Amino acid sequence: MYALKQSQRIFRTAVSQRRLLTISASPRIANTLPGKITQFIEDNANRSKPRNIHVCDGSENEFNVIMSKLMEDGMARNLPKYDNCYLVQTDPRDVARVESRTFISTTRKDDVVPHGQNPGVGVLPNWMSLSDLDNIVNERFHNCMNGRTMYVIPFSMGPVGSKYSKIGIQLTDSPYVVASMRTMTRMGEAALDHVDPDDFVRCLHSVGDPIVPGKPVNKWPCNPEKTIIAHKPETNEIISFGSGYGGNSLLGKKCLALRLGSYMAREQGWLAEHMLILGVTSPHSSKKRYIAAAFPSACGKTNLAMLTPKLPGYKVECVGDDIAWLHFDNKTGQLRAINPENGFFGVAPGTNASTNPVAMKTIFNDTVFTNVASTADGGVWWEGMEPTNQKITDWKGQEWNPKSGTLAAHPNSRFTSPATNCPILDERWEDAEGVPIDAILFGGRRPEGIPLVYETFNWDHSVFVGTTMRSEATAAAEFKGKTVMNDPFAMRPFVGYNMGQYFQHWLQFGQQPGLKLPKVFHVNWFRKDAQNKFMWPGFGDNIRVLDWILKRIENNNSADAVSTPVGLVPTRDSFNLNGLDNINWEELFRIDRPFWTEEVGSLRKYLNDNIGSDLPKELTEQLNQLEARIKA
Ligand code: OXD
Ligand code: MN
Repeated sequence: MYALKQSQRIFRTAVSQRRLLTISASPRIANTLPGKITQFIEDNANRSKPRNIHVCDGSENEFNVIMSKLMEDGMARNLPKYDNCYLVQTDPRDVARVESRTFISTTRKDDVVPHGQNPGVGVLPNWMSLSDLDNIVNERFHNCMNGRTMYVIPFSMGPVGSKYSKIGIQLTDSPYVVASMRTMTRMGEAALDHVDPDDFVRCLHSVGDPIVPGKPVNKWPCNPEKTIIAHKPETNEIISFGSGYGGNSLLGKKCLALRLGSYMAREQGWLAEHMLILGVTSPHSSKKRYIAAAFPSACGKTNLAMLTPKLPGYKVECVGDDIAWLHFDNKTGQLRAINPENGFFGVAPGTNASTNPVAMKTIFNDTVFTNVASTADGGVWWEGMEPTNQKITDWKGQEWNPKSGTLAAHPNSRFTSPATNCPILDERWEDAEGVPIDAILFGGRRPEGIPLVYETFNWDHSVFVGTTMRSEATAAAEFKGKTVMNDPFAMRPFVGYNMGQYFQHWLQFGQQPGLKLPKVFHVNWFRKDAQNKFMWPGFGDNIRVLDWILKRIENNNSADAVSTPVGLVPTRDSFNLNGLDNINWEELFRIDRPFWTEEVGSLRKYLNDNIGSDLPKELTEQLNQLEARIKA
C-alpha cells in the first residue's frame, strides 16, 4: 500500500467467508493491538468491504504519504508559498455541518428530546430510535468502502495519559480525515498505549462513495443525499456517513468532545462545553487568571483566544479556541479546564493581521486549508485578508476578482493548524489537571439591545444567561441569512441529551457545598448604532472588557458596577477607555425597556415551545424576575 512499505507489517488477516483482508500497521502497533479493537475493525471491514486496511501510527512519514495520496487523487495541492501547507477543495455540496441530519440515538426518546409544546426547526438534538439507526447503518455501510482504504485512527482527546482524557478509535475511508485528525487530536501509537480495551469510543466514518468500476470517481467523495451523523451515548458510539467536511467527519471534535462528552459529563459530574480557554495577565493583577468563554460557531472564539491586547502591560495566552472540559477539583472546589483538542480548525474569512495577528503567525506552516481561495504565487486568500495583486482562483476553482460578484472563499472555509504553532500558546495548555478557571463568559452576535458586558447576580442567574443566549445564524452550519437564533450555552448543535436536563446539570453545581463557582459575564462585541455601524472596536480592544472582569474577580468586586435589570454593568470610571475615542458609552450600555420586553417575550416563547415541562423551575423563576425588573 502506497509508500508505507518501510514501516508497515502485515500482521494478521481479517476474514470474512469470501474475502481475505490484510491489515497493515507499524510493528509496535501490530504486536499490541487489543483484541476488542481488532474485532471492531474486522466487523466493520466485513460490512463495508474496503480494499485494504491501515492502522495509523501518527508519524510524520505517514502524514506525508497521506498528503501525497491526496495530491495524487487531485483532492489536495501543495502551497509552495508556505512551509508544509496544502489546499483542499471540497464538493460544493459538502461545506458545513448538517444539523438537520445529526441525531442522538438512545433507548428512550425522553432522554434526548425535551417536552416542548411546539418544537420548531433547528431545535436540537434530533432523536432516532436505536433500531432505526441500526437499519440505516446496516444499509448505508454495506460495501460503502469498496475500492478504498479503511484507516484506523487511534486518538486521544486531551493530553495523552491525563485522567480527564478520552480515547477513541475512528475508522474512516477518508485520507483527508486522517491528515486532519493528526493535527486536531493526539493520534497514533501514544493513544493506543493508553487505551482501555473495555472503554474506548467507537467512531465509524465513511464518505459513502465507493469506487465502482465504470462509475466516475468524485475528487471529493461524499454522499449528501444520504448523510447522517449519529451518536449512541449509551454505548459510546459515533457513526458518520456521507460527508467529509471536518465538523461531520473529524469525530473527536463535535461528536466526541461535545455530544458524547456532554452526556458523559452529566453522568460523571463534569461539563463538556463549546468554550475557548485563555490565560490573561494584567499589570494590576497578582497572578495569571484563566477564563473560559462560550460563543456560538463563527462568533470570534479563535480571535478572543488569541487576542493581542491593545492596552500596554497585558498578556493573553491561549489554551484552546473551541472546546473546554471542565471539572471542579474535589479537594479544593476550584473549577479547572482542559482543552481536549490538539489544533485549531478555524474559520478563515475575516482573519487578518489586524483582527488576529497571532492566527496569521500560526497558520502558514503545517496547515491544511479547506475551501479558501488561492493565489497565482502558491498562496491562499480569503475575504478580509489584505488585498493581493496576485491572480486569484476561488474556492470552486474559477478565476476570481473583486468584481466577480461572488465570494472568493467559502464563508465556512477553514484552516487546520497544530496548536503548537501558536506563538502565544499557554505553557500549561497540556496540564493534565487542567488550568484553574476564575470566570466564564457567554456571548453572541447581537446587533441590537445587548450591552457590551454585564455580570450575573448569582449562579441561577448565570445559568439563565447561558440558557437564553442568542446569536445571528452562522455559516458553520446549513443556515442562511442573519436571523437571530437561540443557542443555549452555544451548545444547541452539540448537546448530547435533553437540553432541559442539561440546564439542570448546570444548576445543580450551585447547590453543591464547597465548590468555588466562577463569576459569570455576558459579553457582546457586536452592538450596532442607528447607522448600522459597530459601536465597539472589538478584537484587541476587548482586553478592556477582560480588564474590568479581572478587577471584578481579583479585588473582591473592587471595580465598580451598577445594577441594571439585566445584570451588573461597569461604571464608566471603573472601565479603561484610555486612548479610545468616539465610544458612545451611554448607547453601548443602554437598557432599552421595549427591546427587553420583547426579548423576554421571545425567550418565554422559545423556552415553552422547545423545552416545555423539562425547563427547571429555577429558570422560569429567573425569567419572571427579569420581566419584573424590566417593568419596575
Ligand atoms: C466549529 C463549529 O467548527 O462550531 O467549531 O461549527
Ligand atoms: Mn465550534
